[in-house]
Amino acid sequence: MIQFNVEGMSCQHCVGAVTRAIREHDAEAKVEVDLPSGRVTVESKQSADVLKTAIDEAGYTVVAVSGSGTVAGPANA
Ligand SMILES: [Cu+2]
Repeated sequence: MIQFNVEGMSCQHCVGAVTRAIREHDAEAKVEVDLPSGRVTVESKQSADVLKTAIDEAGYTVVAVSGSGTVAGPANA
């Protein structure tokens, strides 16, 4: 699970755009968007880097990323 803090989302259109951007890279991704906090939670096989780029390219700003693939953890987990 990866969490992105995203700036620039203000309505359901934005939620849809971010969700679509992620699904373009992983059609089976589970995407949950909490609009008030700007938090996007993703379950995906794609790397956080790929998904971050997708969100950025959709016109939003990823200000923080946490979760698998980006932060320290057991190397072989
Ligand atoms: Cu919007």
